[in-house]
Amino acid sequence: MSEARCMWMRGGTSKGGYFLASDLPSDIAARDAFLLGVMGSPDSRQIDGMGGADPLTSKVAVVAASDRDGVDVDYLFLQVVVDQAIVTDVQNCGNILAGVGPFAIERGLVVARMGETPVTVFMQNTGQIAVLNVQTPDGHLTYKGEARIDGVPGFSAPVPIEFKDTAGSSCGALLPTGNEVDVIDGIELTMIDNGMPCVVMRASDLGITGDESPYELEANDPLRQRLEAIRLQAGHLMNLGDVSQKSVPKMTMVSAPKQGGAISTRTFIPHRCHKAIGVLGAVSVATACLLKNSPAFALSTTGTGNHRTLSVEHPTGEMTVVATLDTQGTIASAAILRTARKLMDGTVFTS
Ligand code: NQM
Repeated sequence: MSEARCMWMRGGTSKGGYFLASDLPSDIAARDAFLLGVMGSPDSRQIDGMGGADPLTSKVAVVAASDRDGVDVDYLFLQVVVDQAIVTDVQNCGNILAGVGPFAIERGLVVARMGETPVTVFMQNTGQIAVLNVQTPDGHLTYKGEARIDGVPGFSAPVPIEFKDTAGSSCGALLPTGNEVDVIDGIELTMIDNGMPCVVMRASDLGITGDESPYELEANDPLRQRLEAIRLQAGHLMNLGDVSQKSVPKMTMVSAPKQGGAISTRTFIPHRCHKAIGVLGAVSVATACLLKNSPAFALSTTGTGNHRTLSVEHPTGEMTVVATLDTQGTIASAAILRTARKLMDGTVFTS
């Protein structure tokens, strides 16, 4: 296969190609070979493809009408690795998810209602449900609006997303080791999965303040080596097996909030430092902040009550997680605000 119909979209703070499943090869090896060609991987510049030489701009959504009860569409997220010939479905992506609602309406999989159109999405990577509310004034899809999210210039139509039952999405349990705190290589950490497998550590324990820019952190080779050594061990402990070729777990270093939020973060995903933070990554880190034995707990300001607004600070601003807590005090459901925009609709070619 050397061409396919596709839409390029920004979803939250990420960007990628959105395909109908029926427009891609059903054979997985053929699909992955095609997507590597689409993005121009492996190549650190992705010069011969559509990828933006960053994991956040080398992403794919595969969408199909769902035959599940109460579900509109099935969404499979694929990360196309920039500099290796790897396409992986091992993680989910809540940012690219934001574009799935509008894309489903664009392609006629969901009919727009007057005002707002709810799109219920089955996230195939983790087997969970998300509900997106897409703006459809007068029954027509719009990307224009007054919502803004940190990490994206300008204003767009809001796409609020609600996640349900995210605990243990990939690791089988919220706390795959059964512990709120473990120690690896002398570092206290929480291994947690509330939608995204994450390892949460104190920035100060790794010799950084937590205020550094992603560029400074990526230039810190000793830090990167330490994080990778911890990550490879954490992968086994989190039921993820050998993660040397996988994009999870994410490695988040936390410090006290600086802008009145709940916590401040710097996250490796896992080899590049995120310019912001992933959506489900933020939900998992916010959940760690609520666990009394987590290294994140004492650093964070999380408020009280069963409904919390937890602002997760990151290098380009913050992401607000609106959380409903269960009787154990952990996050049972979470909502976040994203925006999305159609960038291109057409045919993409490989060589
Ligand atoms: O955690 C990047 C992103 C993500 C993932 C990553 C995401 C999420 O910002 O739900 O959105 O952590 O690889 O797109």
